[in-house]
Amino acid sequence: MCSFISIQIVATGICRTDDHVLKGSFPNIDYPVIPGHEGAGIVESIGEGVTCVKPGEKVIPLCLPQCGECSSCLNPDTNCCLKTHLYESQNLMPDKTSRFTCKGKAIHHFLWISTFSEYTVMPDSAIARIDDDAPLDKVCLFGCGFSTGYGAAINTAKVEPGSTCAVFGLGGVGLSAVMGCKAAGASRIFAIDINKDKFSLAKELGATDCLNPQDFKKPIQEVITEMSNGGVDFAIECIGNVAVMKAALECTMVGWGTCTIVGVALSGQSIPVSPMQLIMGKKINATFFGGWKSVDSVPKLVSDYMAKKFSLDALVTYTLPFDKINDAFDFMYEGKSNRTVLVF
Ligand code: PAD
Ligand code: ZN
Ligand code: ZN
Repeated sequence: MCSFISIQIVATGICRTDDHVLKGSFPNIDYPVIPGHEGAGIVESIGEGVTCVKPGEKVIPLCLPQCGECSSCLNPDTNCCLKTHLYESQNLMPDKTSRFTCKGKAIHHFLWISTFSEYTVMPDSAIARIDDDAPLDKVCLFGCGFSTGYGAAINTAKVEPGSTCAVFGLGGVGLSAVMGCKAAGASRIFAIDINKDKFSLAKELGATDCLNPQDFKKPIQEVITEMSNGGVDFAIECIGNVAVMKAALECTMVGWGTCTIVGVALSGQSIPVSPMQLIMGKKINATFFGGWKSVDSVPKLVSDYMAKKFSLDALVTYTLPFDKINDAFDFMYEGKSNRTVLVF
């Protein structure tokens, strides 16, 4: 049986995945839908059987559940709980109802979360109870962008001390991956973007070489292979562009290089990988939510943030009232923001 929690959303970030929903390129979405999946809020009320939180407590609703019972939850090597939207549609609550209506018409949920709403309802398998002092307009980024990028480097790529890394795409997710590579002890971090305005923050966060592919006549994978004397140990794609995913694999070192995919490609696209790349010993993997077991890990990430083990404040370019949501999307399209956080 599933138990439900009503949450007052206080702050929500905007992630490129929300734009995929708006553009119709995220798989298996029913419309009309309320997007938003990077939020933080306060428990408003709890349903029968809820034991993990009480009204008034601060929480982060999770885009990836951790039911604690399925074979994936019981396996330490994966975070892909079988209740996730990868396996089961989450446009409706687990009891197949919608909790949103507009003018009498039902509106769909997005991954159960729908943080572009003042109130939302979540099943208790997808809630992280967090520190009472946590600033919700910052820690909302643990709901997606920061956790995904940082975890992609630490948990999925498993970046090693002294290694060479390349991070493609310097939005909120890619900059968090740069921070993860740095925290893991990488000695050289290439940061690649077609928007040079991203480079100063990337350098502040740990990038050693910032490259714009448009500045070179050769393909970027050849440039990086030459600059790194044969290829990088770890490449992380944080854009969602299948041609860049191919380039990321190709710039890794023959024998052991690993390419980690984070970006969500348009529905129906696939990566044009030559099997020869894999025969040469390169590896390719991908991350969902940075490999974190969500319910267990997000409270710990928030505690580490409160203990100043890392800072994600620099990722928040703008904090705006919720009714400026269209401006916030424009900042993302124009490359002017890493993250905009909207507050209710
Ligand atoms: P964003 O749009 O803020 O950042 C993308 C960055 O890539 C921007 O700085 C662009 O300028 C840059 N860029 C675009 N095209 C190119 C190119 N051809 N070469 C180099 N740079 C380029 O997005 P985001 O950081 O919010 O999200 C990044 C991706 O990660 C996106 O596809 C999103 O859907 C995905 C994502 N995946 C997960 C997951 O669990 N796997 C979670 C969250 C987001
Ligand atoms: Zn996201
Ligand atoms: Zn599970």
